[in-house]
Amino acid sequence: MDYSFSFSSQLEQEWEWTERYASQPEILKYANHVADRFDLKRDIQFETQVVSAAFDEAARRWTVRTDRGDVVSARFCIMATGCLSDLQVPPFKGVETFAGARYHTGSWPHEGVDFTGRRVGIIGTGSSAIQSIPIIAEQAAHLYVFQRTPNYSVPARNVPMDPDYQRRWKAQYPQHRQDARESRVGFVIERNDVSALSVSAEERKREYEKRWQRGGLGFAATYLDIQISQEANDTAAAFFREKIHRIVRDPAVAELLTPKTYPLGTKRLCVDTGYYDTFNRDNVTLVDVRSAPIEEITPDGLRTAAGRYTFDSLIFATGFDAMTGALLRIDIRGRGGMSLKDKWTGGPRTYLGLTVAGFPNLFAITGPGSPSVLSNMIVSIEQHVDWIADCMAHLRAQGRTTIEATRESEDAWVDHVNEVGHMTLYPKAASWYTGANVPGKPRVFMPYVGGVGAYRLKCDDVAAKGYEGFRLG
Ligand code: NA7
Repeated sequence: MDYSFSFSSQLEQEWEWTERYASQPEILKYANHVADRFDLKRDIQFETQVVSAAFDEAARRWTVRTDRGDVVSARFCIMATGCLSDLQVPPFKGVETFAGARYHTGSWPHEGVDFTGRRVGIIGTGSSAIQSIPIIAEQAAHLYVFQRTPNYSVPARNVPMDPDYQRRWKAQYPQHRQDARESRVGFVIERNDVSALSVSAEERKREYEKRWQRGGLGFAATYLDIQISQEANDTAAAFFREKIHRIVRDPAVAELLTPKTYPLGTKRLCVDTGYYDTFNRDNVTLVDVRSAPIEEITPDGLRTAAGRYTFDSLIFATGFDAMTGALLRIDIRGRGGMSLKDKWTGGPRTYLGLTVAGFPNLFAITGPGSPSVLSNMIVSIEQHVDWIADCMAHLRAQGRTTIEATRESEDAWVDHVNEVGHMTLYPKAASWYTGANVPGKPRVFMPYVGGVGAYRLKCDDVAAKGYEGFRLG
C-alpha cells in the first residue's frame, strides 16, 4: 500500500494488491498498468541505450545520442536512470570460462529459472541473495552459498493482503501519503524516541522481539540511537546473534552467518522468508570467502584459496555500481565540454542531489546527495518529479531558459550531506552506500541521511526563495 504511486487517487483506489510484499510479477503488472492507464508508452522508446548527453552552450540545449543512432535536442535533460540499475560483476579471473548457465540477480530472466536437479553456486549474500536463496534451495540438488560478509536479515512475515486492511488504507490514503512524505524514510514506522540504553535489558528484548515478530524494515527504528550510537547498536546486534544461533542448528554455520564487522543497519537491512533456516538443509553449504577468497571461476565451478566447488549454474548476487554507475556510463558533458566523470572523480557532487554545477538544465531523479536509497523510493521519486516539473513551469513563466546550481551552493550541500552522514554509524560499513563494493570507486557516503520530511522542506524552501542557490539564465 505504501510502495505505490500517489499521484492519482483513481489509481490508488482501483489497484488491488494481493500480498503484504508484492512479488516481482505483481510489481511488473502494476508498472504496466500505470503505463497503459496513463497512456505513457507512446512517449517511451524501449530497448534504447543513451550513450551521451552534451550541453550546447550557444543553443542552451542538450543533445542526447542513443545506441540506435537517434540524436535528440532538448531544453532539459532529466536522468531517471535509477540508483540500483548498473549491474556489478566482480572481475573474477576465468569468469568467461564457466561452461554452465550464468545469471545476475539484477537481470533475472522474466520467464523464471527452474533449478530442479541442478547444482548451483551463488556469490553474494545481500538482499537479492537473501531473498533468492530459500527458493533456489528448495529446487536445487545442491546450493553453494559463497559469503564474504554476512547480513542482518529480519523476517518479512509476508502474508496475503487482508481485505479489511486494504479497505481501511484506501479510505485514509490522503492522510497516509501525507504522513509518508513528512516521515524520516518515506513510510511510517513505529518509532521509539528514547535511547536503547535508557531502558532495561528485558524491556529492550521485549521490544526487539515485538519487531522481529512483526517483520520488516521497522526494526532499525526500535530506538532513537540505533543508527548513531555504537553501544545502542550493539544491543540490537546481540539480539540478532541470539536469533541466528537459535534458528541455525550447526553452531559454526550460525557463527559464520552472524554479522560482526559493521553496525546493524549500516548495510541495507535485509528482509527474508526463511533465510537462516535454509542453512539447516542438507543440500545447502555455506562457504566463507572472507577467510579464503574466490581465486578463479573454472569451467565447472570455482576455486577458492581453500578448495574447489563444482556446480552447473552460477548466480552473481553481487549487486550494483550504486547511485552513480548508471549516470557515469553515459558520457555526460556540461559547460566547456566538462565530463561528469571528471567532475566526480573524487565522488559525486550535487546540489540537493538534483542538480550539478556546470551542468545547466540537467536533473537527476533520486541522485546522490538526496535521501534516495535510504527512503521509500517511490515517495522520493515523486518528490523529485514534482519539484522538477514545478521548476520547469517557473522558468517558463519567468521567461528563463536555464537553471544551474552555483558552485558555492553545491559545495555547501556536499559538506552538509557529509556532515550529517558522519553523525551516524553508516560510514563504518564497507557498503554500496559508500561505493566500497566497486573496486576503485571513491569512498564517499552518497545518500542524504537527514530524512525525507526535512529534505522535502529544504527543497520547497529553495523553490519558495526563487530557487536559492541557483543561477537562472
Ligand atoms: P548488495 O547488497 O550489494 O550485495 C552484493 C553481495 O555480493 C554482497 O554480499 C557482497 O559482499 C557480495 N560480493 C560483491 N563482490 C564480491 C566478491 N568479489 N566476492 C564475494 N562476494 C562479493 O546487492 P543486492 O543486489 O543484494 O542488493 C542491492 C540493493 O537492492 C539492496 O540493498 C536493496 O536496497 C535492494 P560484501 O558485503 O561486499 O562483502
